[in-house]
Amino acid sequence: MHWLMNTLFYFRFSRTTFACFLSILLLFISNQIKAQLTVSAVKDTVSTCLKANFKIKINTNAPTGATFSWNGPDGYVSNEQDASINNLTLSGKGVYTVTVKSGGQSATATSCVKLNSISVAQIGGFTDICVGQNLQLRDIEDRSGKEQPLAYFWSGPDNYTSTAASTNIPTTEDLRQLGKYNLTETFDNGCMVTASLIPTITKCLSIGNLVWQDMNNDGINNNGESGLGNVTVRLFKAKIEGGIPTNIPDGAAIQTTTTDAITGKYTFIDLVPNSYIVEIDTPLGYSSSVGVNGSTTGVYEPSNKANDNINDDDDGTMIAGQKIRTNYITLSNFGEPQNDGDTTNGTTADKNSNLTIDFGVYRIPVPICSTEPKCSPLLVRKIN
Ligand SMILES: [Ca+2]
Ligand SMILES: [Ca+2]
Ligand SMILES: [Ca+2]
Ligand SMILES: [Ca+2]
Repeated sequence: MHWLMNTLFYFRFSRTTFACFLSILLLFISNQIKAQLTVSAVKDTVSTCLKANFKIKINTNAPTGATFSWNGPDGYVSNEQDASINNLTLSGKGVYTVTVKSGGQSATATSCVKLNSISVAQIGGFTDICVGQNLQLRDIEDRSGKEQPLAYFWSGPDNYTSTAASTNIPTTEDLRQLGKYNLTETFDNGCMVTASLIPTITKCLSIGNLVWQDMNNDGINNNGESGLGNVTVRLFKAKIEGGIPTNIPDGAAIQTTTTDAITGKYTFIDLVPNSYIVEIDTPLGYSSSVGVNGSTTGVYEPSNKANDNINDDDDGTMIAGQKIRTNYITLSNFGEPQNDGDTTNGTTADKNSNLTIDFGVYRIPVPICSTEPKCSPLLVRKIN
């Protein structure tokens, strides 16, 4: 009986031991064949710039259910698989670390975020222009050998937007293009740089400049012939018909002035490319130069010389209402005469000023009373 008890005990002990041994063995084998948990950053170094939005992506064999824990500079934490970083600040650069945990295993990886030195944008080009010219702004920063922008975005006055590298905006007399222009350039990794500028847009053109006493009525301002002051001068736009300027004013005067009391000179400024007509009130006792003394007509009456850029000759023709008026004069930016005595900044001839619109007037001869009593009705009555 004793031998039977021993045999049963041995059998039970041996079965339990074997099961335990087997489970340990299986666990050991299982652990040995389970893959090691791995993780690595796709890029060891992310090179980007301030304000960038980007992700630090990882490669990992972690199975579903694994947990991710990111830590980084400036208190950055995240539990996403890939770290999302938005609007990167200066203190956000540095080492970002992820810890992956799964099935009792743990693995870590790091990625370093560095700031690119993408240079700022700088708006230049034609930043000081005349009305009638196109506003052409661009980034003038020297990017030779450097990273180039992938995209441009411009915004500005009058609801202007563009995605071209430079602007090309026609300017108009109402100056609605005046204001601040903003440029945003986008680089790789979402890096952005911005710049802004307020261009100068000027009505550059002017017209003038003399009403003089043409003593010999030859239509030319000779030496010794002085200016006539306090003469009213008006400026009109010329009526355009079929795209061609006419000698008819288009509406009321757009500017009015008087000639200088001493010099007899006048000027109209702030003009844009267009065709204009100038008119004066005929000074009392005078008439428009003719060109031939003693005649009522000549090469200067009527005069068609206003648009010829010749200085100090008569450009006016008598019209009804005791007025003297020019034919149309067409002004263009940087297209005006440089030998008309005007200057820019006191040094060079001004291509935007036309001072050749002059009016010669001669004093109407007063009948000289000699021995003929008929020269004055009053005198005749007196004699009678
Ligand atoms: Ca003269
Ligand atoms: Ca000039
Ligand atoms: Ca002149
Ligand atoms: Ca002239």
